[in-house]
Order: sequence, then C-alpha cells, then structure tokens
Amino acid sequence: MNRYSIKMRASNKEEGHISGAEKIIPEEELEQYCSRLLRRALQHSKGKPDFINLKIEAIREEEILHLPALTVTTVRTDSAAEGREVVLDYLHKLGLPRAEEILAIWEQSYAMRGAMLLDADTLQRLEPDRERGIRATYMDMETEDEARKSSCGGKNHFNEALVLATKVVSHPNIVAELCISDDPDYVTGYIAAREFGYVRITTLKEMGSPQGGRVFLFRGEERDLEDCIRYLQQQKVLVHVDTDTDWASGRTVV
Ligand code: PML
Ligand code: MG
Repeated sequence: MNRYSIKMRASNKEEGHISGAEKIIPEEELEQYCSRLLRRALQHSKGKPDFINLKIEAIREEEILHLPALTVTTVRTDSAAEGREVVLDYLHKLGLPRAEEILAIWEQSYAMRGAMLLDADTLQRLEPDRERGIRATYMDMETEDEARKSSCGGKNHFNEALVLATKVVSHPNIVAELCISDDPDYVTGYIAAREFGYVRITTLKEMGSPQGGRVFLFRGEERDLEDCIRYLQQQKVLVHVDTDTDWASGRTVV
C-alpha cells in the first residue's frame, strides 16, 4: 500500500501557532484528509490563520513501526493538587526518587513549542534546542472504527495524545511521559509508561489556565541519546487500537 504522511500547521501574526495536526494515510484517502486538515486549520477557535503549511511526504511500508496502543486507565481527581499527587505516586512506582523535582521542572516546558527531554535521574535537560524542544512526530492511529477516523476534522485531545504517548514510551530509553494540555478549557492530563500504560488524570490543572507542556523522561547512557531523539522525531509509527473500546472514557476507572 502506498502511504503518505500529511502534516498541517497554521499560524497568524497575532497568535503565533494556531493549530497543527498530522496523519499517515493510504494514497486513496490523501485528498479527503488534506481538505479535512485544511478545514481544521481554518475553523480553529484561536483565530484565522494567515499562514497554513501542508506538508505531504511518501512513506514506504518498511519504514513503519506498528505498535499496539497503550492500555488506558482513568483516575478521577477533583483538583489540580490531587492530580499532581497521582502523578507523584506513579513516578514513585517507576522508582524515580526525585519525583517532586521532576514536577517542578515540568513547569519550564510550558513555554516550549515541543517537549522537554529530561534525564530521569540527573534531571539534566537533554534537548539540543531548549526553546524548540523535541517534536514527537510521524505517527497516527490505525483503526477500523469509522467514527474515530472521521473525527480527524476536529481535535480529539485523547486520541492524539494516546498515539503520541504510545510512540514515545515505546522507546526503551523513555521511562515515562507527563503531559498537560495548553488548551485553557482542557484540564485532563496524563502520565504514560510501558510499565502501567496511559493513565488519564481527569483534573491536572486549573480550568482557564493556558499553561501546559510535555516532559519525556529519559534513562540511559549518553550514547543512547541520539538514537532516542531520532526515534522520537523521525520514526514513522502506526498505533493500532481495538474497535470495541469505550475510548471516550478510557478503560478502567480507579
Ligand atoms: C494536548 O492538548 O494536545 C494534550 C492532550 C492531553 C490529553 C489527555 C487525555 O484526554 O487523555
Ligand atoms: Mg494545544
């Protein structure tokens, strides 16, 4: 099958970045998805873009890594403080004694365009460009579920985050990922790791806050770093999800 990667990003002078999305799709669906992504760029609540970039690249089948989606658990929390406690618990489960410090450093990622790459033990920042951060990219979901496929016109935070987290924590040197959305009205965040899957935390920040960011926690030798960054930014990944899962709420509520 001939597949293509499509990436869309939209911006304007007032807001800067407005919207961005990506897909990996068969050639027959290329036209349809280009127009959906274009609509998404044009209808974003942040405003009208004065610049839209659509980048289309051919992908060979043998370049694609296929991964099963992480299992999903939902933890209900009523406040940002409670949410942060949940993150701390999970970081401790991973044997990371400097969990409190990791949470404090996470806040520095709020000003970045991409994610922070942080050494989980020394807490040294590892991104080559600290302002840009690491852009985990070239990934999409593979599913037979037509409703989920067609939701690509609008943003589905959860679907997109599950795909990204599955890719990111599948690298052997990434112990976990932490994420809070920068959308002011989206307070659900998560911690993901190979050990326990994707843990959604229903309240992880205050409603109305535009602060959000991602941290990838790295554990490994210096010689592993280059391969890890290459994987995060360039490896093509398709994440496979079951069609019979209640994706809206996640699988387990604890
Ligand atoms: C983002 O805004 O891209 C981050 C989305 C976090 C999604 C959390 C969830 O709903 O599981
Ligand atoms: Mg956002």
